Amino acid sequence: EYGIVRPKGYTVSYHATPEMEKHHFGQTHPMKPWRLTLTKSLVTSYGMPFAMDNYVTREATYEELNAFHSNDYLDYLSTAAPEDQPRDIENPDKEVKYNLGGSDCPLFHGLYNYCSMSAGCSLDAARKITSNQSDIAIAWGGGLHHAKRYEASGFCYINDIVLAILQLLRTHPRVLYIDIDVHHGDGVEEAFFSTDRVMTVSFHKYHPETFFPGTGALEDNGPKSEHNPGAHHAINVPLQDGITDEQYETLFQSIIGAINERYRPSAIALQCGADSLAGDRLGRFNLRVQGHGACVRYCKSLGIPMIVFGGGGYTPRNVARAWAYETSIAIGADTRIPEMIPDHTPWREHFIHDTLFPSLEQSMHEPRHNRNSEKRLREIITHVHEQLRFVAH
Ligand code: ZL4
Ligand code: CA
Ligand code: ZN
Repeated sequence: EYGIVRPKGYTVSYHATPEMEKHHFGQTHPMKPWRLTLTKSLVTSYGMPFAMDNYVTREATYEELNAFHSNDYLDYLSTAAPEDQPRDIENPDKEVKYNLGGSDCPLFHGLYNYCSMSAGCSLDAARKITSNQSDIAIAWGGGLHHAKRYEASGFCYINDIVLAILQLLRTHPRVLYIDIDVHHGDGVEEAFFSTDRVMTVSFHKYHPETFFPGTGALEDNGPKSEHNPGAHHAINVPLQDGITDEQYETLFQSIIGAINERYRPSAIALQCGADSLAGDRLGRFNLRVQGHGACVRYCKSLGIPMIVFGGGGYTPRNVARAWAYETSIAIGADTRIPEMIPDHTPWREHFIHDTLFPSLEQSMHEPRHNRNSEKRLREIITHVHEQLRFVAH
């Protein structure tokens, strides 16, 4: 269909399971695992599975999760029942153990299965990269960048990205982590604060008082304690509401290009949170599907083995558009797939406006005012270049 064929001499693997998508955080919770069903339906209706190796994800084992997470946290996570849920709305002072059971990270039925499938998805993807069986491994069910060693945070319980990067580090000397979710990738940054074998870069809305998680200032580049090899290896790109495709692409290519030249990563882990798209329920940016996808295209052009993860994304039809488009970029079919969403797509009625590339006006009625000045963006680029001078090459 649509002349989509396997790319020659290039392997893309796709890691997913329909089991993950059946879980519910709660009626009005913004995180909808069902967006993965919508993504798969678009990927399939465009005929993309023919061009990839498709794997059904397994659940990660306790031991695998234990490579990052503490035993007491995992033990509680695997046994906590929804009935244990402390109701923090009626009783805000009640202690919420490991940050579990609040409104952001509720306890729900099958939570531990959901978490271990998300981690299994990312670990399978990582193993395809370390065994040289894939050039790009796709894990849309992963990307849960806020989870800490012994704490859930911001809809994230298990940090599948940290687990996948730990796997990459077995064979790769240097891993570049890039995070285009609208939120700061704090959990991944913190996990690798003290090593120079991982450089983390997060692009995010930064407004400490009002926007989660409140970390990720331009000047935060990793603890500068004595003899910390990880100093200068955390890069933060704090942005304001309304950034456009053009500004974001310029910033992304300038920063990632400079980092690639200086740091010379042997593998890339790219978190593609789709809440940086225009019209996202929680997001604040004016990115279109094309601008979001351009980040994936640029990373692919570097010719380095890569895992692409999902992450945030709270307007499911746009999440599916972005991740399906980015799948087509991975297999080199982005110029071949028609812009109109195929009639036979399951859940076709969800894709209002019928196109893979809705305009800003279609996405959000009134585009957000752009609060990113060209001057500030130049300051950000200058600061990053200065940091890179401290990085050995
Ligand atoms: C909700 O409607 O900023 C959770 C969360 C549940 C259902 C009904 C409960 C109503 C928005 C968010 C009360 C909700 C109160 N329900 C939520 C400081 C906060 C404390 C919790 O994309 N309240 C916390 C987390 C962020 C905060 C963002 C992004 C994850 C990722 C990777 C995580 N937490 C204020 C908010 C709702 C809800 C509606 C919500 N929570 C929006 N932003 C947050 O980076 C996957
Ligand atoms: Ca980010
Ligand atoms: Zn997010």
